[in-house]
Amino acid sequence: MKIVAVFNYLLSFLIAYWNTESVAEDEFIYGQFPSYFRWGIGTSSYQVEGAWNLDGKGENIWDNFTHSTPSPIKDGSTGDFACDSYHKYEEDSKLVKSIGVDFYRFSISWSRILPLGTKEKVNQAGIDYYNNLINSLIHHEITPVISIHHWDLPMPLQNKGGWTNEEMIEHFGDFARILYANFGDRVKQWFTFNEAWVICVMGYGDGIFAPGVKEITETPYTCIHTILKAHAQAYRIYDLEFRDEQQGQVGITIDSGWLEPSDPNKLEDIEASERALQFKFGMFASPIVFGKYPDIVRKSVDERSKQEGRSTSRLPSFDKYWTDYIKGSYDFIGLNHYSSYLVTSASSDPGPGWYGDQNAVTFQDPSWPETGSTWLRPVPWGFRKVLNWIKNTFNNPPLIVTENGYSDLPDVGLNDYGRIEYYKGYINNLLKAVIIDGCNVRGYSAWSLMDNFEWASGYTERFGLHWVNFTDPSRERIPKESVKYLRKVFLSNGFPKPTLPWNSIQLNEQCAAVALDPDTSF
Ligand code: GBH
Repeated sequence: MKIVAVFNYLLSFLIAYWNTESVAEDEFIYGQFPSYFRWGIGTSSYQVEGAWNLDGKGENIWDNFTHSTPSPIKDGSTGDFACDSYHKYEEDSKLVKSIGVDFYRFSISWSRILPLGTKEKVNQAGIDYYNNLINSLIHHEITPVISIHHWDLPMPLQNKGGWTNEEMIEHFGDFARILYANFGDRVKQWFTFNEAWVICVMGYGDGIFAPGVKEITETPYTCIHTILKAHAQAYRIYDLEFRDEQQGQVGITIDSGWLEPSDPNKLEDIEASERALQFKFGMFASPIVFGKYPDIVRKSVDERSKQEGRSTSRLPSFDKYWTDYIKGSYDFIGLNHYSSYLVTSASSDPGPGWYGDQNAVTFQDPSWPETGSTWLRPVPWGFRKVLNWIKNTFNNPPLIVTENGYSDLPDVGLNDYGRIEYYKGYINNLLKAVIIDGCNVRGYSAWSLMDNFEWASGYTERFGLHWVNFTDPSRERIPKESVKYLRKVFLSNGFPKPTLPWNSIQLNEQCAAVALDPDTSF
């Protein structure tokens, strides 16, 4: 196994060397991913499961947030029933299989396993549910990949301050240990957290996500600091208690768009781009790779804290113990990537806390196509750029793209050609990053298996490869056009060059709109 890995690693450099000519930003290339590359599709517990109060599940912060009045959710909806995946896991496994992927990335509802958040009370019905799901996936030859925490923190833990309370490190470790012990015989890939930036800045800073805390100045940093420690705790528990026997891997998922200098020839904009990337991705990657926050982040928050007349920095520091504990606490890094932004440095103070500290203003080019989400415009070349930035900044760490996806424009229904175009461009740029640039990406998971509860937007934004009828109690799932397209890309491990004779090339009629361009036969 090891020799194969080393060989593949060296091979990737050779391939990179052979492909030295550069490819224009928007150019489509044919080619396939390395044989070790794996494809997946994802969901998260609160977004799909429903069954919010069934079979002994406890209340979590998203239950609480969506039930509050006035509703903080755009359409006033909740995840109480969502896609009813709690009852439809068999069907979900079959849907996953139909997309032609190798793995399914899903998350565990902490309150379903530990209704009070702590290890004192384990809910067997919760363990049973995930055992059933895992076994069903394995039955369909799909590898289960677990995100331990995708935002749905148990309410009793939030009542103790949630991620602002260092006690959470212990509780998260206990939760992870219970998962490894129950599912680790069959689950070999674990991600501790999904997008801690969103939890800490949107949940404890802006307050537009649960738990709805609006304390932008200091609290997001306290939250980030605790989560990094909790991540390391879960990683070290795996190392000490499970790795020998289970032989799995543990990582963390970090989200980042690409931040393009607004004027690529202006030093100020180039510096603002670097700062913004460090404040987003580097904030988490730098501690786990190098054992400290990025220098630029340290300097900026320390200086601004001083200017504010504080005696200590708003950004806490890791002591020697925690530095050693956190440094190296990853077997791979997960990247969630959706879109790109232009960035300039702020002319005046862009705001308090994290926003002002990064001293950057981000916006999108209105000429980039629109989607169903205001923050998401397709910029396929940005994907290649962020992958290269990660490669160059963090010594080319093993990377899994844990999320990448597109939300439909209104009334698109099943004819989601915009999504097909999106995936074609993004996966093709991923291919360039891997086979031309030598980025160490091992797998890719699209978001999402089906339309689901899209957080503060409720059911108004659809990211699914399957369309879900949310007014039908049976929550029927219907494949959109993009399923056929992605299945073809996944099963052919990329975009192999079509070979003669012409009639052996099966152009998918439904994809005709996209296939008009000869390059889009994939
Ligand atoms: C992912 O986050 C999540 O992991 C996943 O659960 C979610 O379904 C998916 O994105 C699609 O959104 O409304 O203008 O305030 C991606 C990062 C951070 C992007 C929050 C949207 C809200 C912007 N997301 N952001 S806005």
